[in-house]
Amino acid sequence: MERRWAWKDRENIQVLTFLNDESPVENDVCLLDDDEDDDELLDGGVLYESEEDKIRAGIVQKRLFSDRLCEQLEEQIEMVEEKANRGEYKKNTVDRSPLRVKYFFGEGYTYGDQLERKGPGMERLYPKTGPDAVDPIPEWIKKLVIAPCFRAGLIPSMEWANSAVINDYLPGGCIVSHVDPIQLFDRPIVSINLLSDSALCFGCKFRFKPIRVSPPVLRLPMKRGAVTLLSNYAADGITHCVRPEDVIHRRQVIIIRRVFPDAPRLPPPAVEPWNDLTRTVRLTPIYKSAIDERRGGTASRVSKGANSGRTLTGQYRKRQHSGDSEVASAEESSPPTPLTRKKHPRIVF
Ligand SMILES: O=C(O)CCC(=O)C(=O)O
Repeated sequence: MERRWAWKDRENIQVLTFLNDESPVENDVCLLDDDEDDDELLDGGVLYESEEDKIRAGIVQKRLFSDRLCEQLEEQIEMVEEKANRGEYKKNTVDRSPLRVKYFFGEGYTYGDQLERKGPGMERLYPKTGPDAVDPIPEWIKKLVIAPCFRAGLIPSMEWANSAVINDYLPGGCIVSHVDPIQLFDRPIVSINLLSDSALCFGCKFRFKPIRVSPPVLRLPMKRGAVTLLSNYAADGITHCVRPEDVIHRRQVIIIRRVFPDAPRLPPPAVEPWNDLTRTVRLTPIYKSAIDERRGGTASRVSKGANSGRTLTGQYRKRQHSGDSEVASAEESSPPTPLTRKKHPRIVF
């Protein structure tokens, strides 16, 4: 069978193809391939037959965990769930959505709706210390997940894995198409599938209300106990997702990754927001409305801005993830506040 080799000159983006099993060598007679489609099938100097092949080349799968080991891990995750339900984790360790709970250990980061500025590349690690930091990687993950991956030669050292995430999906749960932020995470991305068989899909588009997912370029079965490693094109060149139709039964995954030491990180909050007197300036309209009301004044409907249309708790929460400018602009552009808002805990007298 004819095998095609390719070599890509990084400067000239010139594609040279070599036929059969000959590797490119200097002075070799080579065929200049001007087929534009081929450029898309190139990755790391190799020309692939299809995009699916290119994805597969970046995937390693291994059944590393026996049923007994899976049970051990699943019991540990149950204990994590119980601990979370008792409220014993830091706030950014646990992220709940209707059919999915995520637990972040070692490192956590802002993503999706939490992003102040949306879009790939904007994700930021939470501070390493303080109230916004996440809990450390539990010892059981080190012993039962990271160590076996290291012993199997899947990761270069125990210390390599400085972040562990557990996703717990209920039937119909999903994770939308994304590339794990390249500014935060080294490759490979290592995941262990638990509780039930499922699938990871590549190259899907999501639409919402009702949720619909386009056919994948590749559907990769994820067996219980299997470890999956994504790198190269599979990790960086195409999005991956879990479709609702691939979560038939409750399913869990543990993802271990290496966060780069210089990955962008949010600064720790300098002062607790409710003690930061400089910020009360922005609350002036609400403050005024509270005083007006106490005086029985009708002018309590202060200048536009006091009512953001969000609950105050929401505004407060938002502020923890946003810059002051966002709060300021929300205040500027919003309709008046109902007087009940004077109870906002951040009004400092
Ligand atoms: O559930 C999975 O297998 C994938 C999860 C994932 O891609 C993520 O949490 O970023």
